[in-house]
Amino acid sequence: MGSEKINTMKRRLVSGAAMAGVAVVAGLALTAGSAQAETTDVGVMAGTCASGYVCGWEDDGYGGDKWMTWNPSGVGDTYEIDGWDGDNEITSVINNSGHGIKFYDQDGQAGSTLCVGDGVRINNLQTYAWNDRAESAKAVSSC
Ligand SMILES: [Ca+2]
Ligand SMILES: [Ca+2]
Repeated sequence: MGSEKINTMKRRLVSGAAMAGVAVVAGLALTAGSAQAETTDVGVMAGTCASGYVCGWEDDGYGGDKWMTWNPSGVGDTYEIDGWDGDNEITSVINNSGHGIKFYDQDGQAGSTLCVGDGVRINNLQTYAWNDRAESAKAVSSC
């Protein structure tokens, strides 16, 4: 009887330890995920954009296909968003290029513009009435 009681207590202790272990692992997983989001420099993962690049995604929240990954060479450099994979589809952008980026709603840097400052992230271009509008872009010294 005595050993049975001890075994029950052991099971409770083991159960408690297992639960504590789960909590710690979850905490570590969250920490690792946050660190990864901050330090990833490949510019491929959804929601990330490497230093020196301008990135654009088809969905809000930097999701869906990443149609634009551009590393402008300097002020005045231009970029043509692909007519099939990108034109009139970009909904979120991150500008880590070191320049202002002027988006145009027509090919060849024509039409109406939206200038996105260096270091700016726009979760949903609809905020600026620019959802699914960008067709080309140009690096500028400032917005
Ligand atoms: Ca879109
Ligand atoms: Ca285009």
